[in-house]
Amino acid sequence: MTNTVLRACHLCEAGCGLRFDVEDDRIVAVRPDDDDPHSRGYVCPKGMAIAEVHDDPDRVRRPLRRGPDGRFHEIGWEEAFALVGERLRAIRRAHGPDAIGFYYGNPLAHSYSGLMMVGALVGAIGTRNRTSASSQDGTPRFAASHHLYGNTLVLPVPDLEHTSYFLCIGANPAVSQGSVMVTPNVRAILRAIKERGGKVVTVDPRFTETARLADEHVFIRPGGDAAFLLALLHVLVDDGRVDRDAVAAIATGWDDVHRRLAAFAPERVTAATGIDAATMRRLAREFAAASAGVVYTRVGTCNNAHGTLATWANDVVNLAAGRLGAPGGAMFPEPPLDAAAFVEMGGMNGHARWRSRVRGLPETQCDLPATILAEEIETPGPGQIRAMVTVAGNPVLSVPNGRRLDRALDGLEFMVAVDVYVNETTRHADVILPPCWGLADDHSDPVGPAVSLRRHVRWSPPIVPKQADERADWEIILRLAEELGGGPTGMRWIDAGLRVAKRLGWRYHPTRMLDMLFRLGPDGDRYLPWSKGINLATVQASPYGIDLGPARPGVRHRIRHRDGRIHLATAPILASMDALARELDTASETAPLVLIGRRELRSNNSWMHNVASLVAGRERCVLLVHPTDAARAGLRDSGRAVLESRVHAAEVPVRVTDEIMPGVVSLPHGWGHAAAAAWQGVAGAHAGVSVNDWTDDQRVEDVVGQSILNGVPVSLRPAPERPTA
Ligand SMILES: Nc1nc2c(c(=O)[nH]1)N[C@H]1C(S)=C(S)[C@@H](COP(=O)(O)OP(=O)(O)OC[C@H]3O[C@@H](n4cnc5c(=O)[nH]c(N)nc54)[C@H](O)[C@@H]3O)O[C@H]1N2
Ligand SMILES: Nc1nc2c(c(=O)[nH]1)N[C@H]1C(S)=C(S)[C@@H](COP(=O)(O)OP(=O)(O)OC[C@H]3O[C@@H](n4cnc5c(=O)[nH]c(N)nc54)[C@H](O)[C@@H]3O)O[C@H]1N2
Ligand code: SF4
Ligand SMILES: [Mo]
Repeated sequence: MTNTVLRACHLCEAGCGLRFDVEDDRIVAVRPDDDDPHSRGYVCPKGMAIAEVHDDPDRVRRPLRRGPDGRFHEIGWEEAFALVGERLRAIRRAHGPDAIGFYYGNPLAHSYSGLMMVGALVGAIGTRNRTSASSQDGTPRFAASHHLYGNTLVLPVPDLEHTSYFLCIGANPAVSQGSVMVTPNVRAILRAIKERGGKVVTVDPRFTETARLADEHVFIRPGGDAAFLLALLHVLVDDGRVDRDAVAAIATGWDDVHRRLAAFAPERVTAATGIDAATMRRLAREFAAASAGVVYTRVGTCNNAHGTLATWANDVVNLAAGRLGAPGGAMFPEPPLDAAAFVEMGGMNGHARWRSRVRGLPETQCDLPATILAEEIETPGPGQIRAMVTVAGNPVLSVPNGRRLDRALDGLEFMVAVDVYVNETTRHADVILPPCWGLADDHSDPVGPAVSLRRHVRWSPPIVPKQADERADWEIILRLAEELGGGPTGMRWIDAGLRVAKRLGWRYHPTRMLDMLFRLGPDGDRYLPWSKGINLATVQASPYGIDLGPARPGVRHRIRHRDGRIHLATAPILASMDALARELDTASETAPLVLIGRRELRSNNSWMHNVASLVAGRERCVLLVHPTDAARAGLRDSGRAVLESRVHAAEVPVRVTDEIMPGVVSLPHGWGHAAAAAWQGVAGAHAGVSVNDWTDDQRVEDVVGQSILNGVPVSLRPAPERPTA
């Protein structure tokens, strides 16, 4: 008998509605859910292929142990946990907790039950060498929010449903489906802005898929975003568009910012941005004149030399134009599961409270930048990382100078990976612990509600049952924490109490926690039987979740600083502004050739390339080169080039196209699967190269130390002719 189960896709923030047809615990079909009130039938190719990951014969099903010959063989769960516990405890005893490094990756951001266990495991280990994928995309956003609003997770989100002017910088939502903004079916929403008579402008070194849907596209030099945004602010001030009384009513420190803006006249930033002054002035004026406008920046803006300053400037431009907290502007979500409150309760809301051992890079929200991993493993001395725990991450392909990390992992005394594949990173592990994967687990996106302007919560059931010998991520992570003396909450006294309760038969389960968070949250029933508030049972009873209405306009209710004001003039931000002003004096018109990345609809960072339908067709891992740069380097379309950076030189296939701006070349990230070909046949047959072999682990953003993944200086030359057979 066919059973149809509805579920939100757990692969990205959008959470599109899927319909699964299930027969005898087997998924026989996956379809878009036309009745889903949020995605309304939209699904991307990754969502359509989700069952292929579940059924992938290459997916790891049982714990693996690497033998002396380098081959993996299956072992039992108890044996695996005992081995990992014993080795990690021994290393901690001999060298202290910081000798165990930790990295967790992107998929965990979409697993409430797994994410809740991260604090438990890190707390149990006791290490400060905790890193994550967030330091490749989110840290400047978190730090900007920490400075401005007093909380790393108070995140403004563009109100695209009501805007009439969308200035989209360093983001490609038509492919990524939106980051730090839950916007199912971005394409339809962009079309609607234009149909309402509004305007969409993209600012990007590449003419992107989003640019194709926009009214105007402006090429920008990689790394030019902070200068560009400060120039927009300069124009707003110059034109008398800034209501200083309105700013002063909500924010402190405007005068310190205002004084520094003199250095950012559009004419002064043309070399840094590659944009002429007249265009900058026009864009600022159009934005200010629009009935409702919003400036939005994401990963392309975050991932460069002044990412925090640029993200901060994004919010300040919206504030200065009266668009922060305004309908059609940048609004603040009021999530039923309030991540901002959780980071405060968990002691995570902060920045630069400690620093990395070797280079002194700061933590943000308890994570150190992942770019430190190789040097922390290689550099001897107290606090050297000697063992690694990775969960749902593939840092060899996702952090800069991946080859260096690849070699460093080889030198570890011990490594354990919680992952569903043997890949470029996990192949170095002594033990791999595979979860049952998402479709055999329940789902409620922990991040989505925090970046959605609909106040919405949804819970989705497992699609297929978890087998008796399978474990969910949370169970594996919790067990690791227990091996290291911890428990489910990561708080010593509570965990001690729970250990007593466990002896009396009580069992931790993440749905109990979720129920508690719903009930005690802003919309919860507070355990009062007569309350109309939500709890897990009421959320479960609505297959599309519960929509609690739109977020309120305004800013003040989301500010967490004690004085209730936005803080514009914090020391690190002002110092970054001063540093950028000095750099502008030396910015030259003849900048070097630089490398940027890109995302594609059928890739999900570094994985899902083992799904045949997602890698079929023409080769995608190619270097985009502008015709002028190709001519200068003597390259031809469909030929090969040697691409060289400070850390790496190797051959890449070339596509000559004017979709990329002159002086910039682009390779997608997440490829380079040759090393994993033995365990992932399909990905190995479409290996490609990893852009992060060329990116540089030693150049980092100035406030938070995030990796600079875009704007890497490179050179190009034709590849030597290959002898024909
Ligand atoms: N040059 C360049 N580099 C980049 C970027 C860029 O734009 N340019 N983008 C950066 C960004 S934004 C990010 S988020 C990072 C991503 O960096 P990572 O998070 O390190 O990389 P992913 O490819 O998302 O790795 C996901 C891993 O989790 C495993 N996995 C999948 N599902 C599950 C699950 O349910 N449980 C467990 N335990 N494992 C699972 C997969 O097999 C894979 O090993 O990459 C960054 N790197
Ligand atoms: N299909 C698909 N969807 C995804 C992912 C995926 O791998 N595949 N990954 C998910 C993840 S983890 C994330 S974080 C989000 C990210 O989602 P987005 O923030 O939308 O990121 P990208 O799609 O990488 O778009 C970044 C854009 O910045 C441009 N860019 C590069 N350097 C600069 C610069 O210096 N300045 C400016 N202005 N632009 C620059 C690039 O050309 C690119 O078009 O996407 C998520 N969604
Ligand atoms: S955009 Fe694709 S990957 Fe993201 S939730 Fe929708 S179907 Fe899933
Ligand atoms: Mo990301």
